[in-house]
Amino acid sequence: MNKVAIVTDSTAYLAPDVRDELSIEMVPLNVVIGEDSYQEEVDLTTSEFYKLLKETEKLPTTSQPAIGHFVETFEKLKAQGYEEIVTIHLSSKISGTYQSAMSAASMVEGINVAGFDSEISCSPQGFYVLEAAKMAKEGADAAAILTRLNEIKTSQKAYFMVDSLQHLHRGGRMNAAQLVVGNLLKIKPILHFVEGSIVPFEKVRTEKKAVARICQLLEEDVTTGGAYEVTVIHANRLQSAETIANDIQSKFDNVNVGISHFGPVIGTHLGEGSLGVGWYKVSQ
Ligand code: MYR
Repeated sequence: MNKVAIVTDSTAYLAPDVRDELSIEMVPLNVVIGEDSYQEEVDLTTSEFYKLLKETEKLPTTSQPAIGHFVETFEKLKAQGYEEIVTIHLSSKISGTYQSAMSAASMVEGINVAGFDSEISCSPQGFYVLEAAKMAKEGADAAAILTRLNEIKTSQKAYFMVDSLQHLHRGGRMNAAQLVVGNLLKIKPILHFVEGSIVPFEKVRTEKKAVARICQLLEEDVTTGGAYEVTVIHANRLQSAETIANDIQSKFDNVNVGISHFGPVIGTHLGEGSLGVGWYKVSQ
């Protein structure tokens, strides 16, 4: 058995079979639609979410997992005989999830819980989780895993675009000044994370131009050499994601491209139709 257990939250959107195979423990965030509260990826799938979104008038809201859920998870892993835990979460600047996990860690005795703030979310967060889980399976300790995750951070990039900035503003994840500029100019900014916060990267007028610009940024990185893991992320737009992923895969032979999704919690803040591309350098 591994000595180190790997925990993440639902917003990494890792498939259940992948989590099972790599013994990844997942703590879900919550989404409230109308009168009903759901734990995403547990009792609400992504396709059910986008279907419900069309039927509901009131926009959904989201919340971080309760501290108690993390305490239960950490206690369970300790009882299973793990010696250390690495818990990897979406950016602490956009959600209280990381803080909940850290508060829980301070309440659980007899096991070292090391937190990692991914400063991102979705499948780029998943990149860290997968790498950590593979290292744990090979017997690495928490310190070695954290060193590797911080190394990945130096090459990890992700850009995304939304149909309207209103969702991000409504959920308090984008400031009013940035929203006003976007709306006045009728632009579709390319967004990215800087030190864990969402900020506009560049202003473009059409989605086509935004996709081309993101692919150009990817090309600048992958043509410097090495092997790259790439993810194309979509909010209920599989066909568009497949087209982008196929274009990237056919252009570069040193990349491995996968497709992932913006699930209920992140979809609430970005809106249906959003697209993103993320990558990191796996090896030299
Ligand atoms: C909560 O209620 O704690 C969850 C808040 C989630 C905010 C999500 C904001 C958008 C994140 C976009 C991620 C794009 C990754 C490529």
